[in-house]
Amino acid sequence: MEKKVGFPKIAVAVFILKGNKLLMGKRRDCVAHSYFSVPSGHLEFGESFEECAAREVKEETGLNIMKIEILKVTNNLFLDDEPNLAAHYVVILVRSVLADPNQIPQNLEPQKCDGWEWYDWENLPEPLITHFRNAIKEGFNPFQDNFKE
Ligand code: IPR
Ligand code: MG
Repeated sequence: MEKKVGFPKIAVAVFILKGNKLLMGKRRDCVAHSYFSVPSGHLEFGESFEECAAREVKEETGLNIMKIEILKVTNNLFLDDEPNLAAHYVVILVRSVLADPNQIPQNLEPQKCDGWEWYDWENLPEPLITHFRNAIKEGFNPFQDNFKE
């Protein structure tokens, strides 16, 4: 494994809830290539987690979201997802809902994602990106009303 020096990066992962479904896509040409993830992205200078969540979702899917809530802070080495590179990310897991439930997701960054689909919580696609997989092992469930640490 290539040793990578430097500091961990910070990202926000946005669980958009629609009924019992989550919006997810298969990643490409980026960290965790070919793994399934919710819309996510790097925190920019001066941003709140909620601002980052709304911006990333808009940039990647065109969707407007609301009721953004921070659910969990995760600390991840992407060793399985990046066998040749030690990517280290602190990922903030947030949930939200669509501002207008009739909105249709668009794949606005096709170089980074194969496309967005709604997936049942009971039937998630695989493989899941590291921070999501690990969070589930710890009991993470964005649909639980009382899920907050
Ligand atoms: P960008 O900012 O390009 O959307 O980042 P990303 O989709 O690669 O997400 C950040 C890291 C992941 C691993 C949560
Ligand atoms: Mg992204």
